[in-house]
Amino acid sequence: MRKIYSLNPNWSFRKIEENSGSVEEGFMTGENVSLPHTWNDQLKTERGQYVYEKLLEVPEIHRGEKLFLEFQGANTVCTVYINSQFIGRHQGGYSTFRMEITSGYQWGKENRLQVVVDNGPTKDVSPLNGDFTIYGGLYRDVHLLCVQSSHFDLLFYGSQGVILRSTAKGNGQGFLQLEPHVVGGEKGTLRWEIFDAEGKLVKQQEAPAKQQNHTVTLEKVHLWQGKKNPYLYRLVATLLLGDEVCDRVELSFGFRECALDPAKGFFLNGERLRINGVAKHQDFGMLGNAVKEEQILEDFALIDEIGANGVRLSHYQHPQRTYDLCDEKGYITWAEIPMMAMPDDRSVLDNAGEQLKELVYQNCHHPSICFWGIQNEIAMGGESLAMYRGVHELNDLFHALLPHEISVSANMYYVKNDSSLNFITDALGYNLYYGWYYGQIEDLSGWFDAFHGENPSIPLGLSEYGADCNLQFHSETPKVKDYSEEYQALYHEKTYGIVQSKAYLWGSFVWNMFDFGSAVRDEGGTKGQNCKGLVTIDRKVRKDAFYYYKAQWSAEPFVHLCAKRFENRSGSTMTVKVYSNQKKVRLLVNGSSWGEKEGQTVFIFDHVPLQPGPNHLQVLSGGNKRELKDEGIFYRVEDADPRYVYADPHPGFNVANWFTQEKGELDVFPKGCYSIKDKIADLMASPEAWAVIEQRAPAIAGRSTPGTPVTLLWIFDKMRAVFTEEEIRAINDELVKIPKECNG
Ligand code: GCB
Repeated sequence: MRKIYSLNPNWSFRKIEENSGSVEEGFMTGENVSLPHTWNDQLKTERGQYVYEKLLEVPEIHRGEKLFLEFQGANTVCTVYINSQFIGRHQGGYSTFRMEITSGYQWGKENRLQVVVDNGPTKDVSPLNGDFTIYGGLYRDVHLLCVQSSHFDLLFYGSQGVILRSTAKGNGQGFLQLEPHVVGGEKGTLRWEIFDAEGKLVKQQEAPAKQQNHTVTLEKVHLWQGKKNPYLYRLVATLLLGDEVCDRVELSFGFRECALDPAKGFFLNGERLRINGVAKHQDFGMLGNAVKEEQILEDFALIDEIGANGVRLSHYQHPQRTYDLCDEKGYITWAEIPMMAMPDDRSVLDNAGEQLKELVYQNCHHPSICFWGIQNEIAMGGESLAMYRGVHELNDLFHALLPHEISVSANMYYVKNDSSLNFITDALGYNLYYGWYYGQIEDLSGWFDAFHGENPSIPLGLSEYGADCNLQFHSETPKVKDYSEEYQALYHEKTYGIVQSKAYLWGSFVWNMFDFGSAVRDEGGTKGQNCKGLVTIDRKVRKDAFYYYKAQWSAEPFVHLCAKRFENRSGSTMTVKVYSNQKKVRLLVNGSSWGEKEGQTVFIFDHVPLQPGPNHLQVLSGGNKRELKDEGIFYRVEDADPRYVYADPHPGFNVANWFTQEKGELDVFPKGCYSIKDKIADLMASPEAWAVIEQRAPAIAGRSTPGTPVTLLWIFDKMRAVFTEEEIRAINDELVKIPKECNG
């Protein structure tokens, strides 16, 4: 039987300086750390090569067995050496992988284990870019596995060596397709045991281990029904040689059927279910990506509280515990590979294919994963035939692995309605930021209807939408890019209102449930974070917008008084906003009843008078027995408090304001000359200007199509992980030398 040991404690960790000679030098001279570990905690942004080292001691009882190391995640490229012998390299920062060390391990001697981890940018390991920190490190658990020579294959794409696909048939039958990968057990037998949620054995079956595919049918199964009833079964797979048990693995799974109707949305087991989702990254506060189970549980407690029924686990493979929780709690889940850019390069596609296989083989038993993401916003910077081919290739690969499951793409807003990118995967999502990056919030409605009108056969969802909020900023008249808590809340009220009115959408995902690390951002007064979360990065504060969704989705009775952090008010009256899932809400001002409102979700009390100094506002709902209450103190002050206002150093130039910090705007972008503020379409129209892009930013030039309506700056802003500030400045410096007239 296999034995698993944690290797988390006691590693020596150090940076490998460039040109520092061989990795072996300086063995175990680093800092003592335990796993999970990242060098990008505390929002640190370094990218480079580091080594984790330890003396490996395998208990003597395992002499003669096969030895493997299991890494549940190492970002991004990981190379393993034992006693200076190269064992293997893994390219991809988010999946589980294992390496066999049997031949390198020297029994009875000292064994030096060195694990080199590199999170530096690469040309072919996705993600090539992205608006999230590439936290380096051995940031998930590491194990030593000792197994007999007959065992379930530990090297098959990091899976458990048993691939389980389940289907629910309309007649109540459950059907399991089992694909065992067995090493050295050709003469053995496989025993399949299925246990129900109460732990009762409901089916047992045996078959020769050399048989490649096995089917198990259960006559009357309980369905996995999302949050309504996330019913799970458990498979125990045992490899036997005669009577001897050689190896055993367990997988929990469920039976469910997903379907999409472009006119009606998503169906789970034949029942329509509108997905009210939130997206999340895996990082947590100052820990970066080195999270433990307690942080994952804390995240899910907040997702439970808000009442969502779907989760987009963006933009890469998340820890197993996360998918397990989605199964257990019944979240309709979107899993995805980190495919954020697809240059015409075979090695990028090959690596993405490997990452897709790992995602699928490691996770296809999870009933919660109803959507499998193939790409996110790869069209940033334009589209190309090679890109279409690449997405087709990944989509075909996915369907070869999971013929009956749903693949999905997330496109960005300027992908045209008739673009080939919309016709490849089974489902489509658009990331739409009307009222934040562009346009008015209200434009979203027309966009949906136009797209659906033109493409009535495409199942459409809203894969992202959101607005940044810095809790320091407040406004009674919130506006786009003021980063106020009030604008974020208003944005979500209006946007979600539109989303709800479109019956054909299969679902929507708020971007993002939590603020997250984004090394390249410096925006709205916050450095290194994307602040579109409904909850702060440390999970300590639920922003007002959190309660808007809670009022929409959760059955747990509550009232929430909005704008409590907006304490100082300069007017003689204020507008009071309350979010609640109750029908009636009362307001008390300084102890006296001020009024009652009947309604749904959002309750507004206008012209509430404020006396000079502190004012105690209470909002209440329900009777004496179960009174719900929230309260806040608001101070009437003489002058508006300037601390509430985000002082944009370059109004109208928001996100990329770092670019003009030392010089004036006109020095950086002189009138009449090209600059990075020009649209791709206009730059392409000038051979001279475009030559600069082709030479200095081939990643963008290679993927741009004439007519691309966004500015180069906008693309740089989105690709900040790929281009350094210096590179962008250099490109701009070249462009401004080209007068616009020179085009004739
Ligand atoms: C997107 C990306 C996501 C970003 C988000 C944003 O469309 O898919 O990774 O974080 O926009 O906040 O700009």
